[in-house]
Amino acid sequence: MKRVICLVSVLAVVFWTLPTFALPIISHNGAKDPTTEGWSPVHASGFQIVPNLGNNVSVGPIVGDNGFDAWVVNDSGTSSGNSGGYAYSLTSTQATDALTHGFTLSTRLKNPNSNDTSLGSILVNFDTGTKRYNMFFTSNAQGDPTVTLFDGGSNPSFTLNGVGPGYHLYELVFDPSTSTASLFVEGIERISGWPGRNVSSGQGPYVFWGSGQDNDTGEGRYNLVTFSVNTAPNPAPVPEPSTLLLLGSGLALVVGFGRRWRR
Ligand SMILES: [Ca+2]
Ligand SMILES: [Ca+2]
Repeated sequence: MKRVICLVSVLAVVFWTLPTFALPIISHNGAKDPTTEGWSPVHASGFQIVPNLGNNVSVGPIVGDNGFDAWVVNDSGTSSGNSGGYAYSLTSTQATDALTHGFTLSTRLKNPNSNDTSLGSILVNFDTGTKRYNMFFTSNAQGDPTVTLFDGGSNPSFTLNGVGPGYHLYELVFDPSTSTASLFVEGIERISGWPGRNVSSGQGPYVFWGSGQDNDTGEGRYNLVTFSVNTAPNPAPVPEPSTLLLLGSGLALVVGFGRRWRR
């Protein structure tokens, strides 16, 4: 019986502290070709996502880079159409859910070049058609990565000082109760209350990663890209004590049966 009480207490703690569950909508993982994961190759011209990978953009797998597998997007062109990456079109319901219940846009990447200080090029974004939530990646002379939340205004940023080039996890978490996003780097909140950027791209909602600038160059090694939408209102509903009691008695029954079975 002690074991049952212990199990029920553990379950109760898990249920009471369970955060809102984030359902992945689309992901890129490791050295997999993104076109086999549901992404479409695109380039960005005049802030319009246009089919087919752009000119002077090379892509491909990389394995065992600092212990990570990745898909490289290397943009070496500065003319019109010289940008490229991968996009996934969202349904209007998915976009509405993202803004109503919350979303998380995550990436783990390496920006291998030192002194790529020009803002632009390597980026990940979620565009609703009227709002854009994006992370731009640059690096200083030592290769330390900087992530910038580009909004055409204050452009808040965070630099991982003293680490040099390497893979790091960047997460943009949208809170529908404040309609702002927070930036987490390696799990630590670094920027909060960011409102995103007003845009009028005039196209359907999408998620994009790669190189988004015709007139800028850069290389991104993408180990991970994930866009998740929360399934429940924020904050997560807490189960009624009666639900826990029911769960507890159900569990007790199961354990009881299990014991009888063993005899
Ligand atoms: Ca370019
Ligand atoms: Ca650049």
